[in-house]
Amino acid sequence: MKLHKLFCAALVAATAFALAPAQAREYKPEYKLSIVVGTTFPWGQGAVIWSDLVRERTNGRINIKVYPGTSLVQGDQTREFTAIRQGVIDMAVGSTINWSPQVKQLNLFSLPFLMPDYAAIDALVQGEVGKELFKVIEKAGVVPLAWGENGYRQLSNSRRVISKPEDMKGMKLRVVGSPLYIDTFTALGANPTQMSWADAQPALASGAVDGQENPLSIYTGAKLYDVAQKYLTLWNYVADPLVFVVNREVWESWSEEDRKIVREAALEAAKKEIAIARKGVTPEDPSLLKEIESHGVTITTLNEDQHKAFVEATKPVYEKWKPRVGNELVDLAEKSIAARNK
Ligand code: X2X
Repeated sequence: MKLHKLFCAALVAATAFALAPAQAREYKPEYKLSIVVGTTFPWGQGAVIWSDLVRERTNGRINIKVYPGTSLVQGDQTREFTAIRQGVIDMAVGSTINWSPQVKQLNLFSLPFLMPDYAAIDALVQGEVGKELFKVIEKAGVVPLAWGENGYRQLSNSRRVISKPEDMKGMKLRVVGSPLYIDTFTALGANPTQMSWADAQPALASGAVDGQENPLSIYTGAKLYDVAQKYLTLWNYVADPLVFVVNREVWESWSEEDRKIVREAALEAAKKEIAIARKGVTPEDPSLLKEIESHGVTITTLNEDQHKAFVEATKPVYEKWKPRVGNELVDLAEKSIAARNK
């Protein structure tokens, strides 16, 4: 009897021992990585760089396939975060805007005129704020690894030059999936309508909407000047960072060594992606603006007074959303920006 018990216990232990590492090392033949735009955009290039680095450095143990157009959630980018959490999507390089319906703190970057320059964006994502937000994302069930960048979102339309809020009156504008954008554009007197990026392009082409807001890399990459978007206002009112993430179960299924490879590759890819995203659109290198002008686009930059008018008109929106984002987090962001290295 005693011997039999001992035998059973040994068998159980042996089985557990044999199973545990086997389970831990069960890798999928392919990991699905979601992005909203195509792989030629800076955002997509970042995803490709990450995937290639990981495939090389893991000798193909981790084989990532990039799915553009948020196709894993039928183009509905506001469902991307939930799909990552649930494991429908294994990995993603996602915009903070698209995940903000589930992670309300990510609305921080959409507070109008919070970040006056690139140094301000860097001060947030590479500083305390970035760390705090990673904790929040982690708590929501997704493993964040690195910050990338979509960019400053500029305003384009097919109707007229916009240099003051009154110019936007009644203009039908496509906006992204956070209600904060509806508030901002309503405060400016426009008529905002929310739709996915997949739906936005045909809506612009048919004239169902007059305008939209997106970083210049997306404006040019999608050739929006060819769908009558001939008026462009550079107002730097918000910028959306990107986050390189992995589903938690997938992350935990990888060996310690492979996690290290994936994390380091994400940091490297994100750094390169930010450099690509800023190419041609900074005060030091405005070459992309020249290219845009060559397509017959009128580019408007705001002088100090014009800028002020937009800030004033959207101030109530900032105040309304500050407590929704979290007063402490917004205070920390304001402090970090005030202390930035210019
Ligand atoms: O939908 C957009 O405007 C885009 C592509 O910029 C995002 O996914 C936030």
